[in-house]
Amino acid sequence: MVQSSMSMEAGLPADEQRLGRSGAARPDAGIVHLGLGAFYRAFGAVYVEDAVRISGGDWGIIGVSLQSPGTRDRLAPQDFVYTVVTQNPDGGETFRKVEIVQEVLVAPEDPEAVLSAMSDPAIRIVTLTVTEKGYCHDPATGALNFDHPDIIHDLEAALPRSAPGFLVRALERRRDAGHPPFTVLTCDNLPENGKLVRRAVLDLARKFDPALADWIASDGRFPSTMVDRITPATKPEDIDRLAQKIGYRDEAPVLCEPFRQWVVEDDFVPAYGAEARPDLAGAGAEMVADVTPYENMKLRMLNGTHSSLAYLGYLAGHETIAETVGDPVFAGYVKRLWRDEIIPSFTAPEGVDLAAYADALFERYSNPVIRHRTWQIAMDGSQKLPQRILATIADNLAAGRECPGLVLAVAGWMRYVGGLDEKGQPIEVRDPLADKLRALSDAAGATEQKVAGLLGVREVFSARLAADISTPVTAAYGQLSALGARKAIEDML
Ligand code: CS2
Repeated sequence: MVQSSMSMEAGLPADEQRLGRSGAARPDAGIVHLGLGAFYRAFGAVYVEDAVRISGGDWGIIGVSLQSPGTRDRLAPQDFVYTVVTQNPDGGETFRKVEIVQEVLVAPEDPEAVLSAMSDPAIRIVTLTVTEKGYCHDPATGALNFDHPDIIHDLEAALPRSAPGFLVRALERRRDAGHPPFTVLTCDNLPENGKLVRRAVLDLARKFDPALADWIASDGRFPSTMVDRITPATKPEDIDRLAQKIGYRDEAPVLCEPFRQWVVEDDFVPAYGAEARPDLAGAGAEMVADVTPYENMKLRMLNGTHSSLAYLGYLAGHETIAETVGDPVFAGYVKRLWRDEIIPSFTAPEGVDLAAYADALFERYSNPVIRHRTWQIAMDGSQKLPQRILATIADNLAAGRECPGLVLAVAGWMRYVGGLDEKGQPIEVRDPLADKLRALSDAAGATEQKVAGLLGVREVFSARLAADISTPVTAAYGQLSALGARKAIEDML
């Protein structure tokens, strides 16, 4: 079904022009994507569309929302076409219409439709951006959490709710029908993300049917990836502003920085041969044998400092990352984190100059047009801290190095989840463990007990790390309470 072009409909004001398809040939679907948020639409979808433009192939994307119908409701009236708005630091913007998404399904409304799409042998890849918590794993150990309500549900019900549940049930149908498995390509910011999702899938599959787990383990593939593009949530005022600027109204645009990087382990289901994946390399992705060094670099240097700046910046009253690093105290802080605490903690990918990578990150953070809220990045800290900050601390301690900056970030997270900012105003803490964290913080009176209570959360801190960092984190928490985040950083520097 090819619609006429999006050209101006004569006589309508700019913001009533309809956005639609250009009339270019529409590829059949080859990918199902779970978790169709702004990030994947600004990132994976763009690479896949470029790959199809360059080398062809039926790699249309069927998007799936695992929770709410919002994205589908905004995209369906515009035939799933949307605009990617790239925001340059000088204020210039470029617009690109993306047409690779063919359809969006909403899992809670119709889980059967999702399973049947995933079971179609034309689908050769299932990509995921379901965020850290979407894997239903224990962040501290990586194992599937069988106490997770969605996993409990999926063990009993025929139609799943969780991402691991959909993967396993769809793979089961494919095996039963004699089709090869799809490649599971995760695009979430987790260490060894391919191994992590593989483990979740195999743990769950084994509960249903050990032979299914064996088949997935031998024939399935779960390449790890490193994904990178800063993509803040789109705000209603962006939609109105863009309608005036670009001459048509898009209810679902995504805004992002110019930079993007995708490093992918080149390990796709062999049964599909040359048809196993789109030409991602042609589209600019780096295809490598081992992603781990790139993941370490990105998770520790970018996401680790993002989270550190988010908690401490929020406490200090900064709304966005650009505003935070525009404050010289925070600029000094983040540079010191990179130089003294993060770069020494891991081995660089071959040929990459980490000091230059840090300089480039600083430039990206400083982009004033990208309004990436500290509050947005602060979300789900219990799921993010282990791989972003705690692993770096543990590696430093093992090598006999102290890391006061990262310890301060951990204390910042503790203050943040306590639910009150430095002016005593409530913080809207979004985290799957928010209630538990708040209760632990509230129950304790003195700093020592608050910190001890939070360090006792085993989903986040291993017993060993908790013991190792207890003294410095308690001191840092005390500094934050007494001085506030900005002054505490100044003192530390
Ligand atoms: C951010 C990431 O929200 C967050 O936690 O740290 O989304 C970050 O912007 C991306 O990983 C950049 O690639």
